[in-house]
Amino acid sequence: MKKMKDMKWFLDAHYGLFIHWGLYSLMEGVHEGKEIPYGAEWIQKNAGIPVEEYRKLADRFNPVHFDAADIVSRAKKWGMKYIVFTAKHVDGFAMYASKVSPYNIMNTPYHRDPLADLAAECKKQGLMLGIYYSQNQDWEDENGWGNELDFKKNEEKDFPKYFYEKAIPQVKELLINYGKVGLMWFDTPYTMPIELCEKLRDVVNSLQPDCLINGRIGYDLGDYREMADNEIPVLPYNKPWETPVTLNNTWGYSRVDEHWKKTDEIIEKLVSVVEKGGNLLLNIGPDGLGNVPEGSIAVLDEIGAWLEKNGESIYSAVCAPRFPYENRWGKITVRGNCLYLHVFRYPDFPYEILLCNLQQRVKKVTLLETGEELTFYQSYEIARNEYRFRVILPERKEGIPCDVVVRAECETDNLSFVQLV
Ligand code: H79
Repeated sequence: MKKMKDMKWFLDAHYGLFIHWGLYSLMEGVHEGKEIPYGAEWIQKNAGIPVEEYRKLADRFNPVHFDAADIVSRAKKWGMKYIVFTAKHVDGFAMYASKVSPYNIMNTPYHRDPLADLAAECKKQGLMLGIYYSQNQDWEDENGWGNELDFKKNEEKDFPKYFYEKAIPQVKELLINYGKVGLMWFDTPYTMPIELCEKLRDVVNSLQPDCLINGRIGYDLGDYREMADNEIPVLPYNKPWETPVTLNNTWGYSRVDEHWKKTDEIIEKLVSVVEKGGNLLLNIGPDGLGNVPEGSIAVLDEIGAWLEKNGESIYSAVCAPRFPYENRWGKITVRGNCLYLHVFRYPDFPYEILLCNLQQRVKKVTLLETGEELTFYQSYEIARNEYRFRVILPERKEGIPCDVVVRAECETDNLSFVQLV
């Protein structure tokens, strides 16, 4: 019988750190003086660089500033509950000590295993470790999917040879050599046949039965759904899910992409994801020396400070029931018998926010950050079967956060709304 995996940590977490880091980080999104679009981590393909040229990056990969302890402690301070590290991206280069392929970080001047360092720090500091592994694409292996510049057309490759001689043995290394792995993050399965995807799933489950598998293993074989990159669903999705999101327009480091998303934009995305029951996996792309870009640190520090005061509205929240109306002031998250009203657009005088059709009686309303009690009113109009719940906020002050959270404690935890029929 299929063992039920323990998903609680994932469902409670709601916020994780994605780390895209590899040989491509040295290229900084630029080839022969030109900015290459569509992700700095795809530069080998998007700039048409032959593998024999690209692999020379390994000769000068020496990220002496990479500090696993610092990244893990920052991730904690930023409010994240898990990290996902790119052990092998589409370029095929292993960012860990692999015995399966010499194309790995031990054969660089750095000669050190950053995954081992991250795994040790996660264990020490109490973060869950996740590992990204590109199971289908591998642009260094002649039979891996994707490299038609140096090798045969994809359809003419001996894909099972790559799969059984590189992908499976490397996934085994990852699950045997790094202690507890919370999740395996696969990507771009494209046309992989279902039998091989099932084989991959079975290997993961046999080595680490509680290790979650993301949806991009393909064919719904994962333990949760992976939404499209940077996309947030419109409707609540009441099964486990996650959306990976970039802080600028690339996953791997780019020196030319300074289009940092703003703190309030990311907090609103986080709330929008949590409202619908999902997790936000937010990305950083350290540079070729291992430094985390200042632009990401600035935003992540601010989100972390907001979460320190307002995390109760995020962690362990459940998928909220469908609200019958748009709420012009913001969004709502739900946990136990509490509703958290996230006020992104502060109302004008008399500073009132309205929520229609909530059926439960509210016991107490406070500002989450300060605990200050707020005045509220509930009414029911029998002829129209319509409930109204109004909260009077304090006068708007200068310097309030982008998301002021109002905590409404209800009498019961089976929160529901009268739907429009
Ligand atoms: O790891 C990160 C990305 O590298 C990876 N998923 C996240 C988590 C990813 N998968 N697909 N893509 C990135 C981008 C795909 C871009 C494409 Fe294209 C657009 C492929 C086809 C159209 C770029 C432009 C490559 C070919 C044309």
